[in-house]
Amino acid sequence: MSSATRTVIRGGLVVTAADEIHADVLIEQGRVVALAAHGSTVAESWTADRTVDATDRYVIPGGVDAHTHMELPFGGTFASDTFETGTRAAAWGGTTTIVDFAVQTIGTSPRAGLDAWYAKADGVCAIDYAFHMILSDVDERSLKEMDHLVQEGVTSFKLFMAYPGVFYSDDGKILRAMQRASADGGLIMMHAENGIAIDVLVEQALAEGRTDPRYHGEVRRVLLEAEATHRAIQLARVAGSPLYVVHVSAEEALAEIAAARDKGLPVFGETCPQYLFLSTDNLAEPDFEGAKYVCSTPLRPREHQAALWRGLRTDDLQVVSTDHCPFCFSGQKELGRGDFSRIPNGLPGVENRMDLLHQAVLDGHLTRRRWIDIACAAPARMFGLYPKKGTIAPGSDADIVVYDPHTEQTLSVRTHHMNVDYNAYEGRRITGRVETVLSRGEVVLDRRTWTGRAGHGRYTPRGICQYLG
Ligand code: DUC
Ligand code: ZN
Ligand code: ZN
Repeated sequence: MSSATRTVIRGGLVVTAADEIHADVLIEQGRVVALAAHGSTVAESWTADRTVDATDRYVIPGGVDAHTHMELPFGGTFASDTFETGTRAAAWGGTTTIVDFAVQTIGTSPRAGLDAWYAKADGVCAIDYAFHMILSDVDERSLKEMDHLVQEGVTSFKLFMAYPGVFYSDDGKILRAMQRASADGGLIMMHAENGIAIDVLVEQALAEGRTDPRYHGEVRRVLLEAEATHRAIQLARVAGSPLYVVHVSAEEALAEIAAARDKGLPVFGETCPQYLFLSTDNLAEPDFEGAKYVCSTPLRPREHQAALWRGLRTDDLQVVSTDHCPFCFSGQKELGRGDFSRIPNGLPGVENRMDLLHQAVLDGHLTRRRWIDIACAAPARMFGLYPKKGTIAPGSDADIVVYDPHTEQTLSVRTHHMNVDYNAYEGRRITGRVETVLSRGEVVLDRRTWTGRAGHGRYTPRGICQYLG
């Protein structure tokens, strides 16, 4: 169906970060044109080529997953979802925009990395996509290129305090990149873990024969996440730059962010479903099954979850993204049998985020509007995509999910669409399910029949962070 078609979504409860209203939604040329109260004369007067019945359903903005790694080269292998398979799975799960990470490798320019990522994604995505840039080699050339990248719509840069020799930047490089970002309007995203200290603990653990996946969690100590988070915040203060801390997993790291925000500093935080729903119990699963849950920052003891939920409610954390970085158990995670440090780091989840967070609404962790805020509106605002993405309002892209809040489902590798041989949430019961998905007005999932296509998704340049000034 073409996006020139006039579509009306009728009878649903439209939920955005700001409102909940029983309204019909009129869509033309891929955009939302108007909302009108269901049953009103205005809504009744709308004619359409296509009517989507949303009775007893929520009508919500498509999810914005601001942290994915399709095809990421890592640990001698590649994340198993391509842009084609990963964006299709995202749409099945109600996400209609991803912001993926282009990678600068050591010795090459950010430009070269970004061009390689444009090429990987070009013509194959099912939904719209944008890029952040991972800076692995902060030198004069990289700093200059940051200016051009911001102009081009790549307005955020991830730096790593972990992974020495691969992605790692020392404090001097971090400070320089922060200074440049503050001058450019760019946003620094920080992987905050003290990788130098972690590498010492890894070496000691392996030398003592502690090689199982659970030791991945033990050596990547909470204190080393908290220390790095603290240091990143102080460096950002010195540079006068804003800071977004990715994949916050530890209560102590969150406390650093909360303290900075209490001082009025422009410090933001993201967590991910794996830290909210999984724990070190999963990492300790026998027969090397724990490898399925190896990611960094690592899963933490269950007690940390309450602090993360609280942080999402109090707005000390603004965003839930997935850090989707899938590696098959067979042949990929298995690279680390006998040496946890060789297990490729990453978990699948791009298809499961919206459902898991809806379950969190039912479990009393979040309100419905906060669900839409942390999963749609806030990531769109944080990364300069709002209100094109992240809401349902006149002028917004018609990226819309008709969500059935009543149907029960069981998350499983048998039914998911991600290109990975396990599901991190296997067997988990969820009430609620994505029913129909529109991307720029095109129905890509029609009552759970796939109608999308590779190549429908468009590259979407971004503006600067909309949480600043
Ligand atoms: N963490 C992961 O778990 N995978 C990829 C990179 C990262 O920082
Ligand atoms: Zn990271
Ligand atoms: Zn990541």
